[in-house]
Amino acid sequence: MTQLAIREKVLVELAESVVALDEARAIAAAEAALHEGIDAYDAIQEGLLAGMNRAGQLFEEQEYFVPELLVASDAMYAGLSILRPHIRPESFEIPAKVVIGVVEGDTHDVGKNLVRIILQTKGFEVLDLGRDVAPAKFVDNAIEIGADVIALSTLMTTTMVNMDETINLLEGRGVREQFKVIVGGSPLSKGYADRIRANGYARDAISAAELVKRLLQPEAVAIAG
Ligand code: B12
Repeated sequence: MTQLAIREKVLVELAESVVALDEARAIAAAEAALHEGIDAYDAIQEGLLAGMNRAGQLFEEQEYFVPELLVASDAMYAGLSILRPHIRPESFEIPAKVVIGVVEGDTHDVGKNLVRIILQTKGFEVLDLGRDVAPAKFVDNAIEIGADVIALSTLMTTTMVNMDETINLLEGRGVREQFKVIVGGSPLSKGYADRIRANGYARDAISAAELVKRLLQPEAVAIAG
């Protein structure tokens, strides 16, 4: 088998282990990915996350329900725990503090966790407030630690408004200019980010790190991914 065929086979196995809701299989596939020299981030993105997306489609087709998705994310995290220590550390060497969380009303945290992991591997200091985070909690914590960036995540259209609320609160307290606010999550777009006066939007974890880097450089431009 060629190297390319082996890579493809391992990535498919990673994805299938998540769809099959099989933690042990995800761990074995992650170990195989490392053994075959596949880049850890590629294995996460093209293997585990591809499987998570497939599980999401099955949810939309009503073949899977919430319990299946929970077990799928357990399998994904099991694979992630093997791959995470091998993500290539490539520090941007920008001393910045980021406060990250999922906005109020939303408990989807897989994407946010991935963004946090990538930001940390790039050398940023990250305070993770978890999920279902009220606007005031973002603002209080950002002020308290002297954050440079506030990163807001949501996966639900119904909770997008709480990103807007967080920015309104920053403005209301007169501290908006102290922070760059970035937003992400599958229902979002650059257009929405502009409308709520965020500093930037990125579509995935790697672009999120690039975005933070760009925003913190002088004469930053708020476009990424
Ligand atoms: C897994 C999942 C769940 C799991 C969540 C487990 C967990 N701990 O996160 C469980 C089963 C708990 C769940 C529950 C629910 N879910 Co759900 N879920 C999903 C699913 C299948 C996958 C989400 C996921 O993890 N994707 C993988 C990650 C890696 O991708 P991501 O989150 O998009 O993140 C990437 C980018 O968006 C970006 N990013 C993310 N955050 C940020 C932040 C910043 C700052 C930046 C720059 C970038 C960024 O980078 C990430 C990495 O590349 C989606 C469908 C889908 N295909 O998206 C539905 C989905 C999000 N769920 C949905 C719904 C409706 C629900 C429930 C209400 C269902 C119910 N009836 O109970 C509840 C919500 C409860 C609540 N109040 O929060 C809907 C939302 C619909 C909508 N339009 O709002 C979706 C779209 C499914 C659907 N089509 O109906 N869900």
